[in-house]
Amino acid sequence: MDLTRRLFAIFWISACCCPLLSSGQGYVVQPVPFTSVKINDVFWTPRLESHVNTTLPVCIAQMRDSTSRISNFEKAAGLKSGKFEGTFFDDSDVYKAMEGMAYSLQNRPDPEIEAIMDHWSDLIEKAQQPDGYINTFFTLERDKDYWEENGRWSDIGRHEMYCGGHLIEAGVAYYQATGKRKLLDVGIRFADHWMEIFGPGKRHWVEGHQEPELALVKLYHVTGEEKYLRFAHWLLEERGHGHEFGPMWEWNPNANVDIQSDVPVKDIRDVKGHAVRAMYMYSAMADIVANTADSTYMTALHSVWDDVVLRNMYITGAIGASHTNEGFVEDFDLPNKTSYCETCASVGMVFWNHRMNLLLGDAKYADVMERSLYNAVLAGVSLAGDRFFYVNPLESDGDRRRSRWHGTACCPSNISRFMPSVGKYVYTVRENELTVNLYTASQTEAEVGGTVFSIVQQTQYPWDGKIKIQISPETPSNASIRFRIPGWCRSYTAELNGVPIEKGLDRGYLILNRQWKKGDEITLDLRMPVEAVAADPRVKANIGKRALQRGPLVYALEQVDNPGIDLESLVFSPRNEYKLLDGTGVLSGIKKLQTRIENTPVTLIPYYAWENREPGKMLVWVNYAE
Ligand code: FUB
Ligand code: ZN
Repeated sequence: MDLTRRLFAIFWISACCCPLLSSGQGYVVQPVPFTSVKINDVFWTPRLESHVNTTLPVCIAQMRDSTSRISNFEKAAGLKSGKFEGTFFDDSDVYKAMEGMAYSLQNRPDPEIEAIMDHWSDLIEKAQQPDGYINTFFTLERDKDYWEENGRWSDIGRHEMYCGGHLIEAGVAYYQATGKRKLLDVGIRFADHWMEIFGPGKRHWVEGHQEPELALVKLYHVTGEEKYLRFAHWLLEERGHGHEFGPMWEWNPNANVDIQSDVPVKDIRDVKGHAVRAMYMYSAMADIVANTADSTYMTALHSVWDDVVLRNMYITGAIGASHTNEGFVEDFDLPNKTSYCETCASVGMVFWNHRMNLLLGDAKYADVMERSLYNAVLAGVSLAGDRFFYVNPLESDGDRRRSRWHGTACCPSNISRFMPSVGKYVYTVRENELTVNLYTASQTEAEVGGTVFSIVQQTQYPWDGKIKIQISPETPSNASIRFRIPGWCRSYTAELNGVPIEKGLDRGYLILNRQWKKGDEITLDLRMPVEAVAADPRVKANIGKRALQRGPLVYALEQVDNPGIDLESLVFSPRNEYKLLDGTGVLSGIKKLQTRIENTPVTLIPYYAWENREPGKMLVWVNYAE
């Protein structure tokens, strides 16, 4: 695969401990915040519209009307009576939806959403216990026999800090959106409650589902209080020393592997266990490196990244093949029909690879980020924004359908917070260096080396590899601008103000170091032929098969486009020629591929767009003969 073509960077950037109120969470290289990246393009704009118009309303209705999630808070707040209903980590979905609502408010103010946020913040505040504890499951369930004996903090597998982490992230997001502190303060009180009980010289705690670490780093940056960063670091350091406890550890001593607590995190070399937990933890490890100037975790991060990307990742950028542990099993064991590939794990891949790119400046991380984003994450939500995939197979007999909601709703609520912040993955800035990681028609303002640069991208990407980027500093200004030449791209041309640029890449970037003036224009033409990509031969499921990829998009055969054709018996070859077709109906705006096999027209659609029409078979890996 193209992913291996880049050499590993050998430097990393040490960082200071000063709190920064930015979206970069302490990295020397900062993402340009999504609030400064105004996307207006053929690809993302429809998805962002369906997020605001449909996904958010669906999430709100599910939290408040169709499930008991908000009702649990009302009960815990004493506003009505009744028992807890649902799953023990349901609070986290409310918080994740609220994080998404807060981001959405930053893109597009909406008094109705803000009123809901305020109302829910009131409820959450009322549900908080006097000592700062908040978790509706424990508050409402403690009467039950089992939990009578085993109340709060008696089982690391019960997601108390996981839910709290999502609360803090929502509180930070809403504070940044509106300046309102109520939700943030609830989160701060809960974090302070953790730190009264746990920490050096106090009780041990290995959180059963990593997440609070990420939230605590955000809290450190918003409050400037280093104790939150130190506690995040301590939580990571607790892992791998046998401190786990709870019912799960009575019957399954290997449960440590599932939660990545079988070895101290600095000693991790291979990916193991639950995929979402792993992604959140590696992201948190990168945050610790960036914020503490302590490089202890770097060997682990490099090694586990190789293991994930070279041996355990699907071509869609999805991870976590197994249903059994919602995670990783054997290297190269990547079945297509039974693949788990949870949407949350793909969101986690974007989080982690983005951080690795910030930390190390190598485009190979942005390549993986792009792959997971355009294929695996986007497949998790229907084009209309109203139906969701939790599990994302690469092959289906027609029995896999998107759901309007899931009992365990981590994926829809993750999508709801991810989509409105997608703009933050486009650019990064470091001193007088600007990096363009993603291509999307957009307008952006970013401060580079003390000068405000206005950047306008015009492109039909990912349908077309032609990109025009106009760069206008307020005043003529020296800066180094890095353009990612994607790992999938084998041939490209580049011009500056109409003059061809001498090529030569540094860690996957074309770098232009010069004095920029208003209206300077870079033109990139990233050639996008259809590639028939072979898997590593050790992936048994894909022997004799290829997946078709054009630009960053992986394509799939879907029965609805190919009536009467047995998809599994089709054999593609290097002789196939492809033309792009415009989709119609629900697929309008989407480019399909059409080819002929034995004179029969065969049509493919981008994988992310599958299961948006009538049910039927779907196939990513197709038979292939040279
Ligand atoms: O346990 C919380 C979330 O629910 C996990 O991240 C998902 O895998 C699902 O189990
Ligand atoms: Zn999920």
